[in-house]
Amino acid sequence: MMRLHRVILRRLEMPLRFRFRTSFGEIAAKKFLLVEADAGGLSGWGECVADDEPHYSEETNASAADVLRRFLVPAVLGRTLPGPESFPDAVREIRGNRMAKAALETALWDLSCRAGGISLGRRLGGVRERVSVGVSLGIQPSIEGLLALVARHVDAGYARIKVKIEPGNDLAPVAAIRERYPSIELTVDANAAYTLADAAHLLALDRFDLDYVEQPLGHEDLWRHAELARALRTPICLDESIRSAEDAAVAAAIGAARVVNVKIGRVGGIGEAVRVHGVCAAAGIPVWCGGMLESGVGRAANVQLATLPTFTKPGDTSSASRYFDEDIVDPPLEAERGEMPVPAGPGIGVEVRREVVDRFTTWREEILA
Ligand code: OSB
Ligand code: MG
Repeated sequence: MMRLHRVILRRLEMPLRFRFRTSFGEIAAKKFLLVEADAGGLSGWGECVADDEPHYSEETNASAADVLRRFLVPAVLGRTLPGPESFPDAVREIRGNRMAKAALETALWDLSCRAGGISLGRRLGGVRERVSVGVSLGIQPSIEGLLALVARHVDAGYARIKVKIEPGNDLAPVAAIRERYPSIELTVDANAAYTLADAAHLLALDRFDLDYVEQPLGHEDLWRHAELARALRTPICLDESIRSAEDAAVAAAIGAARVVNVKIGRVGGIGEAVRVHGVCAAAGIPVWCGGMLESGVGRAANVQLATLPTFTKPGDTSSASRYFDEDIVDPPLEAERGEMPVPAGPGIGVEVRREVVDRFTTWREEILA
C-alpha cells in the first residue's frame, strides 16, 4: 500500500564528457526529467529518458512534463495504491507516452522497495549480483579515433563493443575494428537509418561475425525486419521497434528479431519491461538492457532490471564516470572489468545526492495532492 503526498518534477542538464553522435543526431549534454514521488518523508526516484528533441522516439521532455503534470500524476496522487504493479491499470486510459509513464512508475517501484527494505532487482526476481556490461560508441570523425576509443574500452575489460553506424559510415569502420580485434564481441547499431533498398549493402556486414545488428530499419517496421532477417546471416536485434510485450510477441512470431534490447522507458515501465523479458524468455530470445545515457537514477534502475535471468547479453549500462564528471547518486555506478556490481541498497540501490541534483536543475515543479 502506498499513498503519495506530492510529486516533484525537475528538469536537469548534465554536461557529457564527450559528444555522442548517432544516425539521428548529436548531443553534448544530457537533458532529462527526474520524478520524485514523495510519500511523506520517504521518496522514490525515476528518470525520464526523453530528450528535448523527438529523434529517438516521439516523446520530448516538454511532452513528458505535460502528460505527467496533467494526467499521470493526478491518476495516482492522494490515492491509496496497492503497489507499483497497479500503476499500468491506473493509467490504462492514457495512450502512449511511455517514457513519461516509465519515469513515474519507476519512482513508485523505488518508493515501494525502499519502504519494504528490499532492492528492486530482488523484488523483480533477479538472480545476479553483477551484470555483464558493454559500451556503445558514437559515430567518430575518423577511423583512427574510433580505433583508439575501442582500444581504451577493450583494455578496460568491457564485455562487448557496440558502434553506431549510418549510411556512409558503416563497413569501413567495422572492418577496421574487426581487423584489429578478430575475436571481441562486436555489434553495430543503426538507429533505424536504413531501408530494405539497402539490403544488399547490409549483407556485407555478414563477413564481420557480429553478435547482432541493432535496429537497421524503420522504428515502426517489424515486418521489413523479418524480411531482412531472411536474407541476413547476422542476427537482428530490435530496439526502437519493441515498445511493448505485444511487439515482442509479434517480432518473435514473424522472425523479426533474434535478440531484443529492453529499455524501461521505451516500453513504458518496469512492469512492461518484465513482461517483454517474459515473452522473450518463452520464445528463446536473449535480451540485454539498453541505455539512454542515463544519470545514476536511470542507470541504477537499468542495472536492477538486468539481474533477471534472460538478460544474458552484455547491456549498455557502462560506468557513469564514462559519461559524467559528477553523478547525482551515491555510491557511484562503476563497472569492474566488464561487470557492474548491482547496488545492494533498497529500491534502485543508490541514494540521490540532492545538492548535486539542485546544481544541475534548470526548473522544478511541485504537484500537490
Ligand atoms: O540506440 O541504444 C540506442 C543512446 C541514446 C539513444 C539511443 C541509444 C543510445 C545508446 C547509448 O546506444 C547507450 C548508453 O550508453 O547509454
Ligand atoms: Mg539502439
